[in-house]
Amino acid sequence: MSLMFFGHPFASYCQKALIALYENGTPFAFRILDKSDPSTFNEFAALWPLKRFPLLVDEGHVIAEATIIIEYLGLRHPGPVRLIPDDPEALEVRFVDRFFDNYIQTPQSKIVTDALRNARERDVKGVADARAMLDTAYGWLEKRMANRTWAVGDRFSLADCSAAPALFYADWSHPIAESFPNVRAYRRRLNARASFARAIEEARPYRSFFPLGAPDRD
Ligand SMILES: N[C@@H](CCC(=O)N[C@@H](CS)C(=O)NCC(=O)O)C(=O)O
Repeated sequence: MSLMFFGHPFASYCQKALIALYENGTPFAFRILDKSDPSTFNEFAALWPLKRFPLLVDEGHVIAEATIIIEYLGLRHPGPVRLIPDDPEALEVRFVDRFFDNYIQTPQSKIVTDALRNARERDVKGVADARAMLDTAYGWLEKRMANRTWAVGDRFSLADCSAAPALFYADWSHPIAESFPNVRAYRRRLNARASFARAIEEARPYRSFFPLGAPDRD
């Protein structure tokens, strides 16, 4: 098997890349990063000193960053599901991918990482700003999703790979209010997509890891 994937099933950026692998049934070896297995972690850290996952290794080529992994898979291991369309829609797909990473994933992870700090190191203002950012982002997305099934065009894309774990965890950290019905419906569609439903199931055993306390629902 040529592809090796370092990551963890509960990690949102890993789920983003896993969706792409699952969409096309791409075979890979999942190297789970677990504190109980330091040798795998050390191997990973030697390949990518920034120690952020996921990381893909393909016959010696090291590919970091979930978006770039998905781009790479489309170029080097394409399957029937093309997650990045041809121009001009490709630019919009990449833009909406950036929206989910920068304005949903980033503030959501700020809330989560702050909860892991001890009380004296908490960043109250930073968390309040993150929550405000999420409300603004939900508002923008609410309008965008008024007449759409998927984030861009009429096909599932890189933008939806990004959206699925971002909205999954954001709703746990900062619930998507009922005043955003289109966002809530989009999140339900994403959760039901077979590739992401699989990622949700694989992550289920790790829910106790969620520092704010995982709700008793998906
Ligand atoms: N920009 C990176 C972010 C990756 C990232 O932050 N991954 C998290 C897991 S979801 C991580 O590595 N966390 C470990 C840490 O922060 O030490 C990407 O898009 O892949």
